[in-house]
Order: sequence, then structure tokens, then C-alpha cells
Amino acid sequence: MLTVYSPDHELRNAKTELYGGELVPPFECPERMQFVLERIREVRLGGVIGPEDFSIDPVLRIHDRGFVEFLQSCWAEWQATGYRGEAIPCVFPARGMQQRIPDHIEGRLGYYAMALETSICEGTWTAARASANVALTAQSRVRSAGDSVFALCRPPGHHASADQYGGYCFINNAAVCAQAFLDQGASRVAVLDVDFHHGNGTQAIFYHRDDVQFVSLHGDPREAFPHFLGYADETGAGPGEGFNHNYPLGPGTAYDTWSEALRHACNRIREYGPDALVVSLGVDTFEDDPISFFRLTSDDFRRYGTVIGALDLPTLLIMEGGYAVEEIGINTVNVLIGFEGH
Ligand code: OKP
Ligand code: ZN
Repeated sequence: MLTVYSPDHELRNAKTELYGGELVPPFECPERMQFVLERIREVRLGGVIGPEDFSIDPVLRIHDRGFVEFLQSCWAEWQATGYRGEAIPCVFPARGMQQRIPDHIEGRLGYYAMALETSICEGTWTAARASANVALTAQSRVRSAGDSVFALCRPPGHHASADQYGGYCFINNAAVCAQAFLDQGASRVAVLDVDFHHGNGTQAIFYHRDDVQFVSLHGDPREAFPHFLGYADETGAGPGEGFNHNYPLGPGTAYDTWSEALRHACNRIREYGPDALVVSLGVDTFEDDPISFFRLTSDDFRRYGTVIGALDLPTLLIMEGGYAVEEIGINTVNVLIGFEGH
């Protein structure tokens, strides 16, 4: 399988993540990519190519222009205030308040954030753009060649909505690529999100639409981030009713329960009959992941790769999370090997 990758993700190297009341080194760190790349080379999975440069247009098909401009200028504006740390909001348009966009960077940070573990630092926007270019390059290969491609994206994307960042995400790579398939002539696209965390951003972006089906397996929001979306009764709205499927699963979920949900999810995708499949591939479902509570083993990743491969669709696999840094190479590549060998 072909992989698309850019070293420009290294430009996002934040020093801080707000975690348990402390500022700690971020779980979502540049080293993650090294382990995946090394494993791809070790097993000779296939070639690794760099991204093409896409304009901002495919990103603006999904994201709000004011949001994009905010991300672009945030670090410079934050620095101009004289603050010495990385950019973290501390006030939000909470229940009962105005939803107007303020001028001051402090207010705009709160307006555009969905969570505040994700510090913005120098290079964040450049890295997020590179990540989207990696995804779009892989998407164009799937589209033209009809076979399946792996986009080794960092930072991840599935928590980002049209106008909110957070959960380590800025541009929703999966949503941008699903839209690109449609814009290039596809009638229906399915997004299967197997990251441990619910892909709230992707769900919100397509919730009212029937041309993108969103299917997600994730930690129950009662117990897991992002906490405020991902329940089973969120089935879509308006024309999108019936095209959103959530499988929230509890603490300690192992492969028997998880794979049963996956098979159910895959049947939903078969019924939908999409022209292309986008997989939000997070490997934080691993038993040793430091911030998650599922119990998948490294072998389980290969097993479920075959289940997804059996859908037999032109598939774009996009890297999302996975924080057991030394094992994410083995686990990610196991999915890709299983997928190819179905
Ligand atoms: C990003 B992706 C756990 C706090 C969780 C944010 C997690 C973001 C996950 N105590 N903090 O979906 O892998
Ligand atoms: Zn995750």
C-alpha cells in the first residue's frame, strides 16, 4: 500500500498540554510519526511519497473562513499581547451568553475552541496545512487509481468541526477528503471512524446530510472525551436522518465486543453503498494506550484490518490518534496489512 507523508508535521511541536490540572508534554507529539514510518519500512508495506500542494479551497469547502483566518493569525496575535506561554483559551461563549465573535485574541480563542488541552504554538497552522495536503494527495490517488492509500497525517483531524479546533485537531482531514470525493463526482461517501474517541467534528459537519454517512466506534461519552457528543441516539437530522451511526462502548471493551460493533458498522456501510470509504484510523483503542480504555491487542488490529478490507471499496485510510508511542507503528501497520490481505 502506498503511504503519503510530510515531515512538515514537525513544525507543530507544542511544549504544553493541559492535563489533570498540569501543563505536561503533549501526548500528541512528533515522535509518533517516526514509529509509524519505521514500521512501514521494516515490513516493506510499499512506497512513501510526499504531498502535493493544494490551495486552501478544498479546506474551505468544509471549514468556516473566519476560523481558518483565526488559526492562521492566532500565534502572531497571541505573541503580540506579550503572553509568554502557548495559546490556551480561558473563557467561552457558554450557555446563556452571546455567540458573537469578539476582536481580542483571548475572546476569539474561546470562540473557536471546543477543548483546551490543545495549545496553539508557532508552526501549528503550517503543520495542519501540511497534514491536509497529505490527506488530499492520498485522496487524489484513491480517486485516480481506484486502489487504497494511507495518509500518514499529523496533526489529526476528527475533533475539528467547521469552526472549532481541539482534541489535538485543527483541520478535519477526513471531512475535507470526503467532500473532495463528492466534488470529483462521487454520489455517496462513508466515513468509518475507529479512533478510540468519538469523531465529533466529522459527525457535526455531515449531520444534516445524506451524501456522507458517518459511522463511529468509540469510548462512551459518559466516560470518555469528547464527553458531549457520540451517543447512540444521534442518528442524523433532516435529510441526514439515518445516516449517522454511533457505537459507544464502555471501559474495558475488548476485541469480541468491539469487533461485533465493527461488523454491524460495516453492514451499515454495505447497505449505504458508497463510492468511496474514508477511515479515520486511530490506534488509541490499544490495551496500553495511556489516555484510553479499550483493550485491543496488536493482533486484533490485523484482524480488524481484514474486516474493513472485505468491504472491497476504494479506501482512504487517514491517521488520527494513538499515544502508546512505541507501539503505534506496529498497530497501525497491522491494520494496513490486514486490510490488504483480506
Ligand atoms: C484526540 B484523538 C483524557 C483527556 C483526553 C484529549 C484527547 C484527544 C484525543 N483524560 N484529552 O481522538 O486521538
Ligand atoms: Zn483518539
